[in-house]
Amino acid sequence: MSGRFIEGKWVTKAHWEADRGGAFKRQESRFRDWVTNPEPDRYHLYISHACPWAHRTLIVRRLMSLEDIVSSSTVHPLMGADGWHFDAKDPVFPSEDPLHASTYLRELYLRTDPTVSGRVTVPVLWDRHENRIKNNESSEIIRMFATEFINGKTPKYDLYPEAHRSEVDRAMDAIYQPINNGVYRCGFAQTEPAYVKALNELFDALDHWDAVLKEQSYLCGSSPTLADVALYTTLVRFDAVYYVHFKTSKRHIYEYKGLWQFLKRFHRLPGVAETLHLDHVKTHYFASHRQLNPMGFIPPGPDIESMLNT
Ligand SMILES: N[C@@H](CCC(=O)N[C@@H](CS)C(=O)NCC(=O)O)C(=O)O
Repeated sequence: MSGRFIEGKWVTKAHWEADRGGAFKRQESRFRDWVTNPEPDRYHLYISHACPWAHRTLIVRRLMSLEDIVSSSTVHPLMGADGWHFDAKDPVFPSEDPLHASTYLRELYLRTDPTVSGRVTVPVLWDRHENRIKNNESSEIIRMFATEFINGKTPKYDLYPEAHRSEVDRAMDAIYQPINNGVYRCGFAQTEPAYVKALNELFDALDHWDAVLKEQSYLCGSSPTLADVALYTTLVRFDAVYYVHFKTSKRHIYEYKGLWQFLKRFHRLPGVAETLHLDHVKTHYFASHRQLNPMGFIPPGPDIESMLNT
């Protein structure tokens, strides 16, 4: 079961959206304002530790030392018919909305626009002054963080160096459809041809970037950029979740020399490992998408975190 708003009314459906050929269709994010000159104590990031798009924002916030200018909190990993929710009393995954004590993330969408339509997604960048969602598109939030939010500071990692922005943008664009969205296109395909097409495009792209990453440390050369953040959050979920749950089972990432070395290298950048919560990730995917995994069992392996650290 999954839910969405239609003109401010919450409706639920058994399946994700697909086109007529059965291919997964991802919706455009709804709130797209750009923040300039951010003030302290004004912005809050709602994320899910399960979500690769939200994980990007948390990593950029961390690597670019933005914790003092953007606060953050996570939703509960289970997503059912009511969408993302908070549960402060859950002993395993305590989560709360520190600003409004909401029960559901969708309440923030309604506060922003009472006639909103579409799915309720993370990440959400919330503006405390305007009391509304400023932006809910990860690719824009991370670019804003890396340009406006650093505010003249020189971070330890400049993930979006001015001289190389178009190269970073090109790499991000190139991995988006076949890899970042590609795993979802495999998992949520509703016909076999749509699944096979997504699978082949995914593995063609993985082969291509594996070859690149045998020659250089990161997608755009010798230093990490936003494009590597985007690749990491998909690859680090791949063997533990997507391989089984989304049937991306041609090869594991640990079978690829270049991709696996990259994954280890990025994971070991100071601060990155602490942003990874595989318990949230596995609980979310395996126990929320019951159309793919009706019993909700969570397979134990492989232990990606130990493998990345050895
Ligand atoms: N284009 C969005 C996608 C965000 C997204 O789809 N997030 C997922 C979690 S991984 C979500 O919240 N899904 C809830 C839903 O679709 O109902 C972004 O990059 O920020």
